[in-house]
Amino acid sequence: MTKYCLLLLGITGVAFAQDTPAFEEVDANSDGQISQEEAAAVEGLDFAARDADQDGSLSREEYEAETE
Ligand SMILES: [Ca+2]
Ligand SMILES: [Ca+2]
Repeated sequence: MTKYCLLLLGITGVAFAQDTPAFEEVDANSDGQISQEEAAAVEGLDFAARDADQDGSLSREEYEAETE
């Protein structure tokens, strides 16, 4: 039963994360900003649309914000 619940939680987690990997994963150099190069590793990420203040990098807020 416990195993089954963990499996369900795992599936849910994957479903939520399918579009965007965790900020920490994308921020390869851990400077708290996602550069264009780091963003390029994320498939389908629209950098320009996410960069709300257009400073050329994505803060956690920008990265995690819904764009749709
Ligand atoms: Ca970075
Ligand atoms: Ca920005």
